[in-house]
Amino acid sequence: MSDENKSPILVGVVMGSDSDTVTMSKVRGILDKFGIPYAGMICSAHRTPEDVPATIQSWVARGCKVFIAGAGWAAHLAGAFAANTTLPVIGVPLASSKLSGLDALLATVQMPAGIPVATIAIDCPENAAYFAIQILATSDADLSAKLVEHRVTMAEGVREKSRKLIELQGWPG
Ligand code: RP5
Repeated sequence: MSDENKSPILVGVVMGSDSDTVTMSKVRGILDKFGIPYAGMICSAHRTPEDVPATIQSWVARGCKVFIAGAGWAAHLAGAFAANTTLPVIGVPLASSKLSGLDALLATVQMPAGIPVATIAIDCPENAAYFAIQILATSDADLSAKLVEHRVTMAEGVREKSRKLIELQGWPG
């Protein structure tokens, strides 16, 4: 099947290894909840470098507007994507090495001027999904309204937890 005949996507999610999939799968529930079509694949900046531009080309042909790249260790995947596209790339440093993600954070965030990677907290692919949605929402009023609704729901959740703290745990309010 040619790329143009595959289903359209707005977000391309790439991860460096199958060992990243459990953490990176947190992206899916959020994109699904907001009705964002996406594709995912494993692609390594070091082990399959030639697949980076090929993947970008394939996803862009399907309408992709933003990339999410999660990797651990010397995490060059997001940077390799950013080097090959002018679309926004969101990097997720993963805590898969004995350095608990500090290595991946520095490798992902310390990009040279001109080739940015929007870097998310270590092991927090959820924020990569939200940030991708925020980018898409700049030209989609319905999506923007969904984001506002989500913030309202989050705030209600925090206030409910505060009520429980006082009512159930006996904290003086
Ligand atoms: C990185 O190296 C991957 O993103 C992964 O987090 C880490 C280890 O990969 P495996 O050796 O488990 O394949 O490229």
